[in-house]
Amino acid sequence: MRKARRTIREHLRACDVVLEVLDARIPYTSRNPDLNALLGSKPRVVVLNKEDLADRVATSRWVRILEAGGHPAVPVCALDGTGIGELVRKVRRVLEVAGSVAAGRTPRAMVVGIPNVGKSALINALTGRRVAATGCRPGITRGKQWIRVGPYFELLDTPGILWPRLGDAEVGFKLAAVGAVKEEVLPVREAALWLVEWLRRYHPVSLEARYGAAHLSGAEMLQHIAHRRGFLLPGGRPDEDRAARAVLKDFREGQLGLVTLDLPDAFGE
Ligand SMILES: Nc1nc2c(ncn2[C@@H]2O[C@H](COP(=O)(O)OP(=O)(O)OP(=O)(O)O)[C@@H](O)[C@H]2O)c(=O)[nH]1
Ligand SMILES: [Mg+2]
Repeated sequence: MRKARRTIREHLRACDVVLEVLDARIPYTSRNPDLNALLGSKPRVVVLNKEDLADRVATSRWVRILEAGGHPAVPVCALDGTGIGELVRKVRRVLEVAGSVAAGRTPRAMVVGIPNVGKSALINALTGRRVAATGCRPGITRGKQWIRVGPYFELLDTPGILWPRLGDAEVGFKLAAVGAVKEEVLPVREAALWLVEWLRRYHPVSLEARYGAAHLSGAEMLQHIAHRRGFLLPGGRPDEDRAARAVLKDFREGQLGLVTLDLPDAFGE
């Protein structure tokens, strides 16, 4: 964490603007709590990535909340390019407003965000190329590389990886649900139970549509899914852990509808 912070600070010095990537399904929970201190007054544009998986109404309310907080925000789907043009326009505008780039110099930007929010996908979408490393190349030491984004600015080819917020159990479950925490370190069953209860409260229709039941409690739902899908342990007992993994996978792939887990109501709009 300390090393990550030092690397980001170093890269930041060379940048005129930062693209802060959040997961549109959890714009509050996916925000690194130390970023304000790290960035100071550096111009910033917030990217609400994976907008294709989030609730549309909640996303526009989040844009207003974030912009009221002082930073332009843009919903984006890095996979199909939705919002990329708007993002480039907003980056240019914050740079103009900041007026910190001398005439004739090309502004420089970098992407930051917690794991798995789509930083690499965003870099690829902005540059229109597959430049963001998806695998490691051992033995090759490379310096910083800047890639042009149209004629407007240059982007650092490696994003800054930020650590997620620590908090109560619910924070952990939300990060688990969207895949920001590795499955191995996850309490899979607890996360799935929490998600089922949450969906039962706010999106019962999606549960009904996907699993043919919305009234069941979390534990009953896992058994129901295990039976329906034939996830059985030797002896015929339902494999609830496998059902739990299936629920999380369904959610991440959008099979449980377009869902925002950080409700804008709870964050002051
Ligand atoms: N549905 C959807 N999936 C996305 C979007 N952007 C990225 N993904 C997927 O999310 C996963 C993570 O994307 P990456 O670009 O590798 O995320 P990252 O932030 O670079 O992740 P790390 O390098 O592990 O920190 C991949 O499976 C992407 O295909 C998006 O806008 N919509
Ligand atoms: Mg990456």
